[in-house]
This record gives sequence, C-alpha cells and structure tokens, in this order.
Amino acid sequence: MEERAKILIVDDERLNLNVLSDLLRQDYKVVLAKNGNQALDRVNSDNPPDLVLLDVLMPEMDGYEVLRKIKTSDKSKDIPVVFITALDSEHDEARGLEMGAVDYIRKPFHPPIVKARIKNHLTIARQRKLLEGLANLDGLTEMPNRRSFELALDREWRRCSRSGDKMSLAMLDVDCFKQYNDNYGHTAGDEVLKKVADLLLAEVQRPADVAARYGGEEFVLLLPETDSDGGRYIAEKIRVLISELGIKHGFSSVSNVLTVSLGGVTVIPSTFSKAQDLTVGADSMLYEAKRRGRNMVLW
Ligand code: GH3
Ligand code: MG
Ligand code: MG
Ligand code: MG
Repeated sequence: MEERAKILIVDDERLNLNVLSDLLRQDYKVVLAKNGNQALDRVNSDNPPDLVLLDVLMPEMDGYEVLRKIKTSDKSKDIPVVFITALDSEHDEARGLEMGAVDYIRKPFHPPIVKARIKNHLTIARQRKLLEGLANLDGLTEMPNRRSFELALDREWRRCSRSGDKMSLAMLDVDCFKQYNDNYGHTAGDEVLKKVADLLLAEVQRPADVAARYGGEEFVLLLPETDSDGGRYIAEKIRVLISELGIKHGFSSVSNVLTVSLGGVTVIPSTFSKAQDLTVGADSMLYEAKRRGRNMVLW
C-alpha cells in the first residue's frame, strides 16, 4: 500500500490547528507547527512534509515570510504550499500566489473543497517528482544518469573556474562485460550493474561529488575540489572493492571475478579549456588502462 502523504499545518491558533487536523488526519499523516520557526524546522528536517498548509497572520514571522524562506531553500522549494487564511482581500491572495503558493483558501472554508484541493496538489507534486526522477535518474540503477552528470559537470566546472580549485573526473568501465552477458545472461548482467552502482553511490559521498551511469557498463565519478592523489586514491579503492565483491566471472581474460578499469584526469578549470576536455581525457586514460591489460587505474 502507498504510504500516506504528510501534511504540515502551520497556525498560531490552537483551535485552527485542531479543526484542520481533525479534517485531514483520516487521510494523511498530519504534523503541526504553531509558528514560522517551527514550520521551517519541520520543512528542512530529514523527513519533510509533502505539502504545507500555511496561515498568513501569525506573530513574529508571518506566512508570507515563511513561504519566502521555503522557496529560497533548494531543499524545500518544491514542497507545495497552500495558504489558508482569514485575510480575504484580492490583494492578499494575489500576493500569496505571486510568491509561489500553489493555492489560497479563504476562511471560512468548506471542508470538502479544502480536502479536494489538497488531494489535487498532492497528485501534481507526486507526478512532478516522478518526472524529475525519469529525467535525471537511470532507470536500471536509479543513480544519476548521463544528463544529470552533464549538468553537474557544467555547474562544477564554472564553480571551480571561479575558485581556482582543481577538479577530477574518473571513468569506469566493466572488464569483459560482453563475455559476462553472453555466458550468464543479460539479467545477471543487469544485477552486476546495479551492484556496481550501489558501491559507487556508497563510496562517492562528498556533497559536490557525483557518481553517474554514463551509458551501458560505463560510469563516471565527478570529484570537484579533488587533486590527482585524491582522485587516484578513490579510483583505486573502488577498483579493489569491486573485485572484492567476488562476483564470479569465469570468462574474463583478467581474473576469475568481475573487475573494472578506471581512467582519470585532474585539471584546473579555466576559460581556456572546456568541461568536455575532462571527459575526453578520462576516456583516453581508460582506453589506455584497457590496452595495458584491464583491472587497473590510470591517471
Ligand atoms: P572491455 O573489457 O574492453 O570493456 O570489454 P567489454 O566486453 O566490457 O566491452 P564491450 O564494449 O565489448 O561490451 C560492453 C557490453 O556491455 C556489451 C553490452 O552487452 C553490455 N551492456 C551494455 N549495457 C548493458 C546493460 O544495461 N545491461 C547489461 N546486462 N549489459 C549491458
Ligand atoms: Mg493566525
Ligand atoms: Mg564499454
Ligand atoms: Mg567493458
């Protein structure tokens, strides 16, 4: 069964909180906040709500200010916010909607309408999330896909060229994978790719780092602010960990377990070079690692 959506109700008056939570708690997980700061804490927590029902008139921080803060944080900006308020001027409503609230409900409200609007907004938010996943994640491994990698590469390239920081990129390719598929089957091959992906996601952990599936059985590791020693260290660690998974490969020319090869480069981004040089460079190092016998890191 699908998990119940979580709704955060924000209102400075206990009575309003009670009325709304009575209305919604049959269908949703309801969380309450009685002021703006509490609301922002909940919205930025590790377990944020799927929708926020927000009062406008509150002492200290009003609803507009809460909305503005929700919208300026990358983490919370996509959570739909619905105003529910006694402020009934068109001016107030327009202001709320212009600031990015998805809806504006005036009090006194008609309960079935509130329920129906919330349900619709949750549906739209769920579909949006699904589309975002389809656009940015690889369907097999559920890790970032090539598109997200290219976007991250451009972003980090620009950032490092401003700061003057080094940047590393490694490309990883599974050794003798055609032989693996041919002998163990494509489904078993898919399972291997998922295991490799899980390992990469677990090992590549700094916030700006990106591990992505580049295509087929090739993966990339984008490591901003990382020098060649750091990049080589991570690549070598990954190479060893993958062979230690001990995935039997009786048809490999390298080993009796599945292995990978990695090629990497480190550069200082500048206006004289372009981000794509990094991919080309890592790819040619990878090619050389294959040529020299596979199951190795070349930087
Ligand atoms: P090398 O050591 O030189 O990399 O040899 P290789 O056999 O790995 O290289 P090659 O490029 O000849 O083969 C890559 C294989 O990866 C061919 C293809 O069937 C397989 N492959 C690509 N994408 C997928 C996938 O999504 N699932 C599975 N199971 N196999 C895939
Ligand atoms: Mg109020
Ligand atoms: Mg390949
Ligand atoms: Mg290969």
